[in-house]
Amino acid sequence: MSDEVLFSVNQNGTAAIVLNRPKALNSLTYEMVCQIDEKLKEWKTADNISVVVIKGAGSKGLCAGGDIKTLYEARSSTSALQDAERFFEKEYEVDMAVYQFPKPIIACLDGIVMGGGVGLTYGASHRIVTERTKWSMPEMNIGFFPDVGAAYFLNKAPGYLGRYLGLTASVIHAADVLYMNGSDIYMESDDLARLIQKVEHTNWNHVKVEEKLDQMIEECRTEPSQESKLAPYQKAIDHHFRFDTLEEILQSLESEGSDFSVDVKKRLLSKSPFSLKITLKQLAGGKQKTMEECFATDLMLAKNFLKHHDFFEGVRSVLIDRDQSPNYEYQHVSDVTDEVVNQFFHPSESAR
Ligand code: QUE
Repeated sequence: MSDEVLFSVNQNGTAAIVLNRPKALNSLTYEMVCQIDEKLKEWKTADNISVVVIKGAGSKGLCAGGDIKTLYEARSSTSALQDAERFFEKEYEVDMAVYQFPKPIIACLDGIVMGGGVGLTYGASHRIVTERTKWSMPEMNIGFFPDVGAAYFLNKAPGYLGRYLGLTASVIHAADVLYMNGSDIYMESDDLARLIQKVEHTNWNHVKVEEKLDQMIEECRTEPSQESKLAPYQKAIDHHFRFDTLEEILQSLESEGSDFSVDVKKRLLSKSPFSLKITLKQLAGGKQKTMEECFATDLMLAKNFLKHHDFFEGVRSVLIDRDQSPNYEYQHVSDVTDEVVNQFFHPSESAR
């Protein structure tokens, strides 16, 4: 077994999952998600385990997402494409297993938590942010779409904030992660480390686990020192992002002309128009869907993106060549027709 993810179980009833690729910001490989899936299945019913902790190795954070550099290889061979498809299937399976896990899971959202890192931990029962948290669904920067259940969980944010976060790929901090319902608890990073130590040294056998855990967390939790940056813009965000077409959203931002709306419009126009339109439809559709349905749609979309030029071009420009100048197939919003978008919401057999 590789050591890209570490598992431990102690006598007291605490189990830990440590994402252990610190040089790659703990980004998730196929082997990692397979191993995590296996352990969660085992731990779900193991009598000797009461609490699970998920954290990242190293000082940078929990997880930057999927191992995109390996996924990039899917452009060049059929077997790499199959590997990439397998990765998404297993990744989403694990994400769902966390939602459905019957015991407390403490997710340490300390430092970088992006994309697949958000997906892995959104369903955890105790999601703890710190002053170091940098949270984002960054897929719009690489010509992809916010996957890992984002159509489900971005719709749990107030109003149309989820659409704003997904479409702009904004990076947010503790207070805003709490505000958008991506976290339950704030504490200082040092206190989180102490809490986890204490959890690991507590004997969970024959105690009321939830009660005792909540008590321990209450002793550590505080409030973020910085207030939500997005809350003051909630009304503006709702006003501009309530539309179901990208053209209307851009039009609305343009007609207002505030610093905020000018900046948001500029950020949107820097993304792949194709990704923006797919994502808007995905997020709008997610409102009426169950968590499972959202993941099923994500899997179909992810597989379709693996056959799409703009995804590889986005990854190339941001993570491979780092020239930040993607040459997307669809350059303008008006180039992406409704027909093209609608077609992408069906399983495809071919076409790149
Ligand atoms: C968008 C993304 C990712 C990203 C950058 C984006 C992503 C991801 C990584 C990443 C970062 C550092 C690494 C690594 C991967 O960057 O998902 O292996 O060392 O994993 O703009 O979605």
